[in-house]
Amino acid sequence: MNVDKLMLQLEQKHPGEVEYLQAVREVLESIEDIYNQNPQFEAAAIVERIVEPDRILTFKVPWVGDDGKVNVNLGYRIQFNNAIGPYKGGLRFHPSVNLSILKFLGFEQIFKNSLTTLPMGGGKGGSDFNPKGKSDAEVMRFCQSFMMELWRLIGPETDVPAGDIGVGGREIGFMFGMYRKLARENTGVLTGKGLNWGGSLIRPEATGFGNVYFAKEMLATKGETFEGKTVAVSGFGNVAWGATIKATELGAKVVTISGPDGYIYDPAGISGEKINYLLELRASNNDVVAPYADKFSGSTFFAGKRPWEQKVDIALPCATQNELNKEDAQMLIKNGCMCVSEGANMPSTPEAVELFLEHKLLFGPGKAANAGGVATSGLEMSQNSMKLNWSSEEVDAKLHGIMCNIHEACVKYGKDASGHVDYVKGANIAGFLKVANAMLDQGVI
Ligand code: NDP
Ligand code: 2IT
Repeated sequence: MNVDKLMLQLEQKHPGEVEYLQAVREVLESIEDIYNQNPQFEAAAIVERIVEPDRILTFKVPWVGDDGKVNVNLGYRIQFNNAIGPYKGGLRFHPSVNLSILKFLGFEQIFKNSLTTLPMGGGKGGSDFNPKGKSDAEVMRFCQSFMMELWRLIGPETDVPAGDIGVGGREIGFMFGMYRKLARENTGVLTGKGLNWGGSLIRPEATGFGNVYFAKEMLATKGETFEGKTVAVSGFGNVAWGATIKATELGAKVVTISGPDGYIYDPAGISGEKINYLLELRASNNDVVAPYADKFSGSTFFAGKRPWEQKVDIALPCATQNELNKEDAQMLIKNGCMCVSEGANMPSTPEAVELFLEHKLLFGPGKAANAGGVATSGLEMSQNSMKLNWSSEEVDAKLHGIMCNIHEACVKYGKDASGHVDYVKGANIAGFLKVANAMLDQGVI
């Protein structure tokens, strides 16, 4: 494989798909050596096959607003690779959603799911629907219309969607209800379900908890812990919430959260009732964090800025892709940040990642560090299949074990002669090998 040549071909085939091409390049650069050392991969054109989704499904989603007007959004499901298990991955509802973003997310999901050690293939989907300012009834009508089309494409052994940006418990509920009606079955076809109807304890917290568990393992390699550390979190959604809870529980002080409007700096630490307030902000459908500063004295709102300008020991980007650029990385490094663990998918730009690696920070890439969410989705699927529920202690212990295993896999493939661990390389190689070998075993299909 020649990465530049392959990327050139892909750029010609998929012009303008910036996020997708960015994600593919990162994986190919990491696996290039191991790929070329194993000619059986080249002979089976594994890379050419793995970079293209098995299929992409697009459909229109018409729905009626509270004002009686008819709206039309686009819906997508990308079934990327099911060599090691049913397609599995979230649904994102955000106005920025397009094919490139969903292809990047679906591609990342293949390797992330492989790292979890559970039998799950990679998929992703969503819509350019904007939940901002919509009533519950509008969100319900949208979700129902979305599922009217999606239900034919998914199934508990075929493709199991879950949440992502803009899709939480409420949306999963509305979609599950419609699926159940159309398919005339009650199965574990979606994950992130409510506790009374097949959901798993700890799934809401899992991505954030898992991210902190992964960072804890990285810190331990340097004899460090979360105790007494200052942490910058970005985002204020599901992942940011879980990460803030766990980092605080481990003795750290989380001093920032952020939204599309700017960020909050709270030097006293975001703990206790302030963490619960994140849930209120998220449920308000208003897309802003500014009200936090009015509610909690001593905190400041910085409009249009990102949290990376604050001096912290640990950074947990938990909002969205490419939200931490080269200048942000320089600022974090200058201020002595030792660890960056990605709760979001691909939040750091390639230039930022390069700086983190160059300065030998403990850098956990999203596909390893945020795999706790989908891993716990996998545990939800197991519980649904067995028709029983595990306690939160059981699920949390399994999640913790999985994050430690992922860390070990990254160390196995990412450690260099000097003992330094490149977690990007480690995660990409470990995630790739399992899927590639499964594809080899199963022939050209
Ligand atoms: P939520 O919808 O709960 O929260 C997303 C957060 O990011 C919100 O604060 C959101 O604000 C903000 N955000 C979204 N788009 C932008 C943007 N363009 N600019 C600035 N801020 C933005 O989503 P999650 O917490 O579930 O997801 C956060 C990240 O974590 C995503 O990258 C997702 O792919 C990733 N992830 C999620 C998992 C899960 O289980 N939920 C698992 C693994 C990764 P708003 O929505 O109001 O715009
Ligand atoms: O990016 C992700 O891993 C998720 N949004 C979670 C996917 C899932 O199937 O739980």
